[in-house]
Amino acid sequence: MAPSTKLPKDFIWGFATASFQIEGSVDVDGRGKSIWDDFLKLPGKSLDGKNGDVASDSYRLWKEDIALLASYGVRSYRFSLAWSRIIPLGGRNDPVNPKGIEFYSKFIDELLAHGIIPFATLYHWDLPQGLQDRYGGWLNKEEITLDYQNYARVCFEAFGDRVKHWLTINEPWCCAVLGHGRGVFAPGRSSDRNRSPEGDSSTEPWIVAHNIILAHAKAVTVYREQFKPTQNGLIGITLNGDWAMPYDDSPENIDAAQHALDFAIGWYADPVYLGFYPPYMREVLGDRMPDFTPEEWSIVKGSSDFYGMNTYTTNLCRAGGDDEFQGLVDYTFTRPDGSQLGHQAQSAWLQDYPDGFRAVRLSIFSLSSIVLTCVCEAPQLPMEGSNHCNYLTILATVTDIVLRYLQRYKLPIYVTENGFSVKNESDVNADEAVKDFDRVHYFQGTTKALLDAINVDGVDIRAYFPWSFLDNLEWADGYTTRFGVTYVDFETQKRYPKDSARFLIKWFKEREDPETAAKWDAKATKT
Ligand code: GBH
Repeated sequence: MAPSTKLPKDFIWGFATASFQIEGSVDVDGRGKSIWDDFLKLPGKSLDGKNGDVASDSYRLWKEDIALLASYGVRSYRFSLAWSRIIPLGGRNDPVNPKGIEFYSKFIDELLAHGIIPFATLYHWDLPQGLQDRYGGWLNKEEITLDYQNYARVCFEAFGDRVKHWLTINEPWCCAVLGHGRGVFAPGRSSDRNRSPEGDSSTEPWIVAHNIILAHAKAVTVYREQFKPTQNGLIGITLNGDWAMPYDDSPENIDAAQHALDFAIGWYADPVYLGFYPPYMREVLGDRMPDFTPEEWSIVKGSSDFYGMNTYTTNLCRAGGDDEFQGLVDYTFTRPDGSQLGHQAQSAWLQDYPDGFRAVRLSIFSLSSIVLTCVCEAPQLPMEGSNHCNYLTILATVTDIVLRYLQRYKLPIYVTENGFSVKNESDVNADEAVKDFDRVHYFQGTTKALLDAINVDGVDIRAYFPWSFLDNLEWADGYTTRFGVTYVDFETQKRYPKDSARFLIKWFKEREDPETAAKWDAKATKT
């Protein structure tokens, strides 16, 4: 029987954004500062010298933006809440700002009135500056885990009657490595004294990641104990999910790809889904790798109802790099024969390689213990060392076994971001930019990979959120890099749907399950 060409029942799709990247209005309605406000105003931090004071002006234009989303026919919208609008100083003893609550409350009601399912991210990198100043933000385990837990509780209380899909933390890797290792993201800490007056890149990223994982787990615990019984929603974390491929088939480069995945994904996914840190990380980092107490492990393990995955690209991996943040692995897009893996985006780290999108699902099931389990039950499989095995090789050779375990460990996957920045898109006018052929090409590839992953490979993917609904502030790249399916003229704040928006709208319309479509259409009370 030919595989289905339709999406499964109840499949959710929509676009994604984050508060600091789109909202602007940074000193309106009692909002407190976030660590990104002043960071981008420091010399050399933002590529074009611009900041988030206005961004896509979405705090002001929120109603129009929701109307535009509705006109696209999306079933959902992934947005993030700005902690410093809700608790301006951030802490558990600091006052809650009624205007912040009111804004997001109206916002959620408006989404629901259009039949759009809210997917709310609690933390997309905009830590209240108050907490950074008071105790060093994510570096302070005792304080930050309780303050984050309290903030989450405030949000569940205020919005959980209507929000049934929660994402705790977006891409903790970026906070740890870019914020506290390389120093290119707020709060900009690094050992490199040309970059930052303070910081220790050899210890802080591992501590920050550890504290973020624990904070996430504490928020999930509160949700499950105090809110889930009545509110009945789902909650989980969302991780960087770029795929790693060996540069060639030499054993050291096959290992290198696995090491890259351990440091990029396993660092968070192993603790959250399996209850331990990747053995290879301990091997490399020794005493610098923190550990949880048994009580902490008991809340960390199993602390996500689904697998939230942001995935953009694929890196070719070669052994022998000195970059600890990549597991001592070198990344490249150039194949051994000199050809490029895919088409280059504006972002240096991004090339178009849809096969990687389909492959990346395996990373979730190739976490060390699962493979060890496979190995235990299939002792004839190749294995290296006693506590670490080369699971890429195993995956390639025993896909059927992996698929069996995949059933057993199955967690639904929500693809919470996937997107492409077209080269030089900021140098042309709206008329030109809306013809975003390279982005259309990218989404042609990833949507096909999505459908194949679901219908050919049998992977349980339940949602897909292209990044991003709007052109917006691309963090340290300022406005030089655009990811939107909607062009934003940052002078006039006018919005122009790009060809990629039209492509995706049509693609999903043609592939939605008809009953699901009818059910959701009926939910909208506004057109
Ligand atoms: C996402 O991160 C973010 O969630 C989103 O806010 C952002 O706008 C979007 O992607 C597009 O960038 O050269 O070492 O600094 C995507 C994953 C991982 C991509 C870190 C950039 C920086 C590599 N990001 N990476 S480095």
